[in-house]
Amino acid sequence: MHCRPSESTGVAELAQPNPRLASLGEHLRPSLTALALLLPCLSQGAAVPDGIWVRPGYEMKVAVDGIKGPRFLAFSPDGALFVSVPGQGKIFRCTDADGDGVFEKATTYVQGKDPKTILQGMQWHDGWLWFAQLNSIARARDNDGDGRADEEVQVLNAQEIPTGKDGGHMWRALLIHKGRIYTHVGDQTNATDEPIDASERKKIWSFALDGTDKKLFATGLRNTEKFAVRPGTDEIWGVDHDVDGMGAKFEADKKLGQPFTDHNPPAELNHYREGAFYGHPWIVGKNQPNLLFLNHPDLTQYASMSTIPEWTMPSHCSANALFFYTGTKIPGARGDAFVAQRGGWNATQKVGYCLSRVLFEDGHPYGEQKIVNFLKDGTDIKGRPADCAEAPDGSILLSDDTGNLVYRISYVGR
Ligand SMILES: [Ca+2]
Ligand SMILES: [Ca+2]
Ligand SMILES: [Ca+2]
Repeated sequence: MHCRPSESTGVAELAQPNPRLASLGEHLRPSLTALALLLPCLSQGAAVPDGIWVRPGYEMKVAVDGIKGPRFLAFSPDGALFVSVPGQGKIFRCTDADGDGVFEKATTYVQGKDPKTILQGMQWHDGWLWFAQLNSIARARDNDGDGRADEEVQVLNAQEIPTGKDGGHMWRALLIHKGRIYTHVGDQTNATDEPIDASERKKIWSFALDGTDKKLFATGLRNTEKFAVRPGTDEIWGVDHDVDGMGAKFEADKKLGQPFTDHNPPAELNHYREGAFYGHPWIVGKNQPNLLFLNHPDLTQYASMSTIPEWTMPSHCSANALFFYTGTKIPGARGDAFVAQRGGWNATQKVGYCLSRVLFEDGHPYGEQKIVNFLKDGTDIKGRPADCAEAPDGSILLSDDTGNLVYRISYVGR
């Protein structure tokens, strides 16, 4: 069956011509769409758009074509790919039956969520797909094997978790690790100056798997949308977005802080430790004062408390998500972090729009290289990476939620 992506449903719908169905007439279009929802298949054979640079030695192709707005990615133990689509309030389960790296079918695993509650972080744990929304953390599973969850349990409700209802950076990170749930919701504004204990936002909280035993884990984050545990350790890492408009208070014409903010502060790759404070909003990068708060009386105290990033990335690259590579298919990459940089707005020169590899040695980063660059000639945006994940076969999947594609990046040698 041939399929093509649908703008109206976000799922692949039946492509024409199917002579038998086409003869029924165009007025039956809604029925065809409904049929497509029952028999979803994804488009095949899409080419990678021209102008995307891929590091020599790597190869990129389209892995999922036909889901509108793919955001976060997670693999189940049986190798199915789960794709969250906040704009549709759905999570799709995608399968690649012939193992060629291109997913042919998608079923709607979770649906009926309000897009306003922003379906976000996902993780498979102990037979359940755990997923986060603005107002809950829940888990779902498929008991009859039809690719759609038929049992869902809410583990934490809106009253029990830090809330994103005041807007701003509402995305909710989710990590299940060693019998604990970890979650975080970012700053309600660009840089909210309030006592550390005034809000449950800008912090990492942990809970027992049944939702009890709430504990504060770390403070001083701005917006970390995904956590990753470094392989072979219990270390929780994440990439934190940098503040905008850092030099704005020095500009009488109320611009956005250029040229200060073009280069400051950096985006951060942090190792989040229990009890530690990561500086936001007063301290940025490697213990520099945030220029928005130069006269804050506690600035020096905050700097002395603050844990600096393990690695920094360009300002406004919008480092959005990361994973640690555990496979063997990319030489020397085991233990390295891969980071999806979505690209931001608060820089006069575009920055980010790439998949980068942060090289690790002895448990610490020491270098970074671009693997895929979606920014052609410094101005032409060919995609906005939202998330990245390691596939069971050792390749890397990368979602582009504006290009409506998920890519597969493999190492093919030089
Ligand atoms: Ca396939
Ligand atoms: Ca089912
Ligand atoms: Ca920081």
